[in-house]
Parts: sequence; C-alpha cells; structure tokens
Amino acid sequence: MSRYQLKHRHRSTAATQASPHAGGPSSGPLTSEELQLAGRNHSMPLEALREDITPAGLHYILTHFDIPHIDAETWSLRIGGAVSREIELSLDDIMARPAVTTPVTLECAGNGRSLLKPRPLSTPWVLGAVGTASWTGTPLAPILASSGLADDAVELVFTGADYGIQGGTEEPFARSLTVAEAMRPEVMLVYGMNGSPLPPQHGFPLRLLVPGWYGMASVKWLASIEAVTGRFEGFQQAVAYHYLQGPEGPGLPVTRIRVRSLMVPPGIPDFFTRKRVVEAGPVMLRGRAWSGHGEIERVEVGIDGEWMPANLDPPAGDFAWSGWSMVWLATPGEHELRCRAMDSSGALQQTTQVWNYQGMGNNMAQLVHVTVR
Ligand SMILES: Nc1nc2c(c(=O)[nH]1)N[C@H]1C(S)=C(S)[C@@H](COP(=O)(O)O)O[C@H]1N2
Ligand SMILES: [Mo]
Repeated sequence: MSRYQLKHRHRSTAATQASPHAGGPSSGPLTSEELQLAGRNHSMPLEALREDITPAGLHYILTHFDIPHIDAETWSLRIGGAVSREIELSLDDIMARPAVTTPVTLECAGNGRSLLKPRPLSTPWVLGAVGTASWTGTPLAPILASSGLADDAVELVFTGADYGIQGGTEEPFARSLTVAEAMRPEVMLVYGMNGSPLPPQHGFPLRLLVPGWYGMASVKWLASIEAVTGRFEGFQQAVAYHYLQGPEGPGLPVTRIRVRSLMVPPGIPDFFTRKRVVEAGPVMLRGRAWSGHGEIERVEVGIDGEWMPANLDPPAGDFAWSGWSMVWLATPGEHELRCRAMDSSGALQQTTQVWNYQGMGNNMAQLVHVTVR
C-alpha cells in the first residue's frame, strides 16, 4: 500500500447500506441533526443573486467534517500512485506556475433537498447552495502531464486533509475523476478566491476546482492526488452522490450541474415567514441561471402560471451563471412567481419534483409567493 492510499479505512456493516445519511427520508419536522448541519453549512442569501461575483462571505459552504487547520508553510501537495515521477509541490511552487483567474459557479448537488417530499435527511438546503466566485489558480493538466501518468491509470483520486465518519465509513473526504475529466483544460488547482487567499472554509491553502460539476468534485484542503489503475471506491465516490430511488445502490453517479434559475425575491420580506410584500406597479424581477450541461438558452418567468420570456445577459464566464431580468406589472392581490431555464442540451426545469433518495440535483423551478399591495 503506497503512502498515497488511505491509511485508516474502516468499514462497518452500516457502510454496506447505500444511504449516506442517518436514516431514510422524512416528512416530519426538521431534526436537530439537520439543524446542526444547517448551522455549519450556510446558504447564499438569494438577494446576493444581484451580483455576478458572490462576495466570499456570502458564498454557500458545505463541509462534511471539520475545517482542518493547515499551516501553509509546511503544507505540500503530493502527486503519486501510477505515475513515472512522484511530485511534491509547495504552495510557492504552485503559485509560481501560470495563473488563471476565472468566475465559476459552484452549486451543491443537494441544493433544493429540503423542498422534496419526503425530504432526505442531510444538509437541509432550501435554494441557496450556490455561488459564483472569481477563482485564481493554475490548470491541473500540465502538472499531471509532468508526473508521467501510467498508461493503465484510469482515475485520479483527490484527497482532502479533512477526515471523519459518514455512513459508518471512516476516511478522508476524497473524490475521483477519470483521467479524461481531470485533464480538461478548465480543471484547476485554486489558491485564490475573489482576489484574496482561499478562506479556511473554502479550502485553504489549495482546492481542486471542477467547473461545470456539482460542488462535491471540487475537493477542498487538497492534500494528495493519486493516479489509480482501478475505479476508486471511497465513500464520497461510490456511495454518496448517486441518483437512487431507495437505499440500495449503485444508481447513477451525480456529475454535472443540472440547469437552474433563481430570482432575487422581490419587494420586502416578512421576518419570520420570509413571505414577500411588493408595491403595485412595475417591478423589475432579476436573477441568474446556470447549467453544467451547456449554455443558458432561455429563461422564462411564470406569473400565476403564465410563462413569459426574460431578457438574458451574457454569462459571467464560460462556467458561470447568466443574469436575467423581466419587468412585471404587479397588480394588487396574491401571486405565485416562478422562473425556469433551458440550456443548450435542451434540458428544461420542471415545476414538479423529480424525487431521489439522497435528495440530489433537485432543480425544480423556484416558487415565490408574493402579496402585492
Ligand atoms: N475536502 C473537502 N472538500 C469538499 C467538501 C468537503 O466536505 N471536504 N465538500 C464538497 C461539497 S459537497 C461542496 S458542495 C463543495 C462546497 O464548496 P464551498 O464550501 O467552497 O462552497 O465543496 C466540496 N469539497
Ligand atoms: Mo455539495
């Protein structure tokens, strides 16, 4: 076993069940476990959709275990396994390489989970598990090429410095990509977020960034990259992040971000219910739309079930969201507002739920209740 392989892997019998969560889905009240996860993993407030680049403190966060404490001076990235040349890079080595800065929209695959009926028990996201930061880093492909990947290497395993127990399995947070996916030019090792060093909660000092994919692929606190000659079977790869209809796997793996649009909730909120109150007259509705499967081709706004096209801005980047807007002539009374996007693959957001056991990829169209006065 090489030093790149997981040292402390224990699988209990509980690990053989496919649910990464504590129990099955529920229609009951929010549990204290969900509350703990919600407190640690915060959303982007939807009013931040007004900005192309999400300020770092408003970007959503999803951290499975604890945020590791890392000393950048002694930290290094190890690249090994099925390579002809093992490499160890310091942060300075990585920062000395050609730098790229680009906006990328990240979204948690669990975004929208708590809206599913019944609701899978995990981080109970409503709709805000998304954000677009301007990331600075260096492309991964040339680094992998310089390590001399073996001909029989099939995947790269990206392991974070964070460590814990999930579904009865104790291991670091680790995810793999096929060699072809890892070599895509947009895949980067990033050390900067919105012009500053990565904050601790977003992966300091270095994270992987896989544009177009749901967030779990973008491993934070990157410690090692290991080329392997067989499929990686770690928990976060083989058990979590699958589209399933029940506890039994394997199901289809969660990969790219499904098309979604969101709107800035118009008017003013009621503190406790968050219901919206809007003055009658012209109201500028705005939001953002994105997809990991292609460009956004169309955004529509539904007012009480009637769909109208919104104006679409150019995307903030090749892998970043597009702004949209539409003027609504608000008339007094109760209204139901929705938005939906279609991408260049032809995928369109639905207004009914497409349920799955882990609550992944729920891109059902947002619904906003508004009282116009
Ligand atoms: N090492 C490590 N990387 C990780 C995670 C984690 O818990 N540990 N969470 C993943 C998930 S599920 C998501 S959605 C994104 C969230 O990135 P952010 O917290 O920077 O928004 O990080 C991913 N990378
Ligand atoms: Mo996630």
